[in-house]
Amino acid sequence: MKTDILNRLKYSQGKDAEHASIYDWRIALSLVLRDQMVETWFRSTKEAYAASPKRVYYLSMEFLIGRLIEDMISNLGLEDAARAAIEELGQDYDMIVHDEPDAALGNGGLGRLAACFMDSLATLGIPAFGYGIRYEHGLFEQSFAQGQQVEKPETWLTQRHAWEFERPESQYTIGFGGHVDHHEGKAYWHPSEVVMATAYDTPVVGWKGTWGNTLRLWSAEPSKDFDLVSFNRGDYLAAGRSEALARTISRVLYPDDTTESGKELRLKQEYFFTAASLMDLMRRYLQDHDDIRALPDYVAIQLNDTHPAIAGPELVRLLVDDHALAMDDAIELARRCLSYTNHTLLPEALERWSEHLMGRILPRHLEIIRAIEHAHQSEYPDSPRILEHGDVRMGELAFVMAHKVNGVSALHTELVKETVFADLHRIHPTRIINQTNGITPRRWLYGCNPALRNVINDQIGDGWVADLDQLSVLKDKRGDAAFVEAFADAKRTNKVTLSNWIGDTMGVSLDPDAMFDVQIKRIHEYKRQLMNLLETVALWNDMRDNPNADWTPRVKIFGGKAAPGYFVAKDIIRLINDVAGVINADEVTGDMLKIVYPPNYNVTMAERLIPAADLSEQISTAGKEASGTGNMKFALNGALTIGTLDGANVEIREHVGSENFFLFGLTAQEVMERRTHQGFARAAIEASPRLQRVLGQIAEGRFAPQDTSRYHGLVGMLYDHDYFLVTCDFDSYFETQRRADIAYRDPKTWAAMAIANTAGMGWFSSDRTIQGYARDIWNAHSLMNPKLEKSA
Ligand code: NBG
Repeated sequence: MKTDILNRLKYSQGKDAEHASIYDWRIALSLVLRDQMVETWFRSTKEAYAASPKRVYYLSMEFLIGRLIEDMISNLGLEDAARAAIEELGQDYDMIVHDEPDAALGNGGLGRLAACFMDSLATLGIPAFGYGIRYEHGLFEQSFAQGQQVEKPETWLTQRHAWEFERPESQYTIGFGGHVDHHEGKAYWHPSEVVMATAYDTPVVGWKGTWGNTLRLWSAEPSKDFDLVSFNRGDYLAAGRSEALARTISRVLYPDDTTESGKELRLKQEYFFTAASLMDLMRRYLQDHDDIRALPDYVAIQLNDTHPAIAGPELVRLLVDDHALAMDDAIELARRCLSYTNHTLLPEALERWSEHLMGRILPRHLEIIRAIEHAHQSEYPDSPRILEHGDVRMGELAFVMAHKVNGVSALHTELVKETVFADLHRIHPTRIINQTNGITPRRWLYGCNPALRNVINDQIGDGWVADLDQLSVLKDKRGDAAFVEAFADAKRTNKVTLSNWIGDTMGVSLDPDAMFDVQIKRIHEYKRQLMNLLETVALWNDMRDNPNADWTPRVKIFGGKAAPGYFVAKDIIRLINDVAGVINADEVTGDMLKIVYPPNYNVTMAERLIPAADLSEQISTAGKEASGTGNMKFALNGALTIGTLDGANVEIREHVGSENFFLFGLTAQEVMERRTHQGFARAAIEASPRLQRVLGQIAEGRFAPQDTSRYHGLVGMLYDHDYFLVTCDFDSYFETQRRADIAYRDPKTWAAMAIANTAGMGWFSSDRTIQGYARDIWNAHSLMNPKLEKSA
């Protein structure tokens, strides 16, 4: 490996060891790893071509892959070799690994799920492609100025991205706008604008390097060179205009995971990557097959949310306009290839485009959408409409064009049936199914938590990494004093490491024996970071009232970004920082209570925080969090959950045991019922002296003495509106936190509960989830290990 790294340094970076920077070393190491992946990748590709199997195409606007060096090293089993090689070359291995930018091509759970799925597809040996966009700028970089969120463009691609291969030969022309001619029953679309989609491939190699798939991301480029005539005339801006316009399409990730941006550019992005992906998979199919009607036997296309829902009309367009199928046959054939995952019930996140915009950007597609609507209405006259009030409703379109629609947790799937798609569900009662989300154990335990990984390996070997159910035997080891101690020690080691990092980066010193209570996720009212903060202030009040009581010391850790235009979420961020400023400086409470909010939460930060957490905050308003996947990562790493009966929390609690889970709050049914009560929030506040006191302090400027009216709006909203029922759940949340305090004071009991969590999480491996999709939706199979499938 040493020789390989030196060769890469010399021949790829053009540096010798004396003059190489950290960056050069990192690229050299990455390229050496990539070389090894390529071997597996080629072999898998060849095997797949030979077997001509059904392939899975996972279309996702987001892939939140994070850093890759350590992932690759652990999947290839090169931990010791890589570290030894780098150290023998006189370099600092950890510094090199930490030099890698965190590829943030996603907003949160949806994008990270796609990345976990890629890892599982490769580990299971299912031939698959991930298709997405190669954004030049991923999710914005967050910093705080006087406690307020500041957004800066993210710049991962200003450096070379070592993992990818550019494929200039895999280019497709993507059209927009223009008009459609009809001649003798055939349609001819003449776009007025075209851009090129160029592929960039990243090999994705699974556990033990046995199988490799491809993540193919599209970059937008101008269709022709810039305008030389204008240039020669001296009009340099005009010369570059069309080039700039084209590149805009893959320039930035939309920094919002819950609201439709309503921008033309977003629709263009969606069509751009969907169309390129479909052309690419059609090309691959037609290389080996001549009968277009057999397409569904070889192609499964999964739509990750509605973002690629234009795939329905686009596939129909290809089948009708290029392959001369009749419209109804094409719709039926496309449906057999397509399936759709719903990730949220929040109405603002269900995409709609005005017919006007759709007709302007994609005129042929609007015609086809009308045909799809017509075909569906003729068969089911009382079906809900795809086209309604001048809008194209992408959820309905995705549903109608999919043979299966899935929710992402048991509760969410039931709510999908009862709410957003109730009418379509009545018409198609077997179409909606559940596939509870999962997480890859490679990154989310093996990679991010070496201390715990080693403790587990010492007990049961490392078979669990590809078969997470094996963790269940740990449950019986809760009586084994040596194991319990080792488990608790691993947690403490991680807490010390985190405390050092927080000390170094934020200048706040933490007591590693305090309870580390962590809430990390996008900042959103429904996720209720505000309730967590109100509880923190209430606890602070109680501590100050009675400073000599036997308190359980706590560190409250927050992490997460707010969408730039989401002002309430930004107020919540500011309030957390304001409260942290006051509480952290309070000498009365001192080490008993601290709040830290490290800026720029991302995958890498999650990998630091999750292994060090004692308590995981999963406190969304019941019925609002579709699943959650952070909740799974914490429990797997031995944190206890405090949570509501929402999303996958319900199933986590069943698997780890209700006695090892701190449950509180209204159920989804009760939430809906409570909202119908006039003045429910005011009533809840009036019934809770503790909450009244906290809201009073915030409203009168206790935490913003320079600007006492800063939080009037936020507090007023809780009294008058409180759509997410912070006020109604507050008391039960506070009391449950005190139960957690008591449990934490007995380290042995706490460790046993933590072990029950790790031991019970086997089912939440994304390997299980992918086996479910393969079986129930795709009818796709592993080419690597048929045995793995049978056990599913
Ligand atoms: C998110 C949900 C989460 C869920 C992930 C992955 C969107 C639109 N939805 O609860 O909020 O875990 O999807 O399914 O990002």
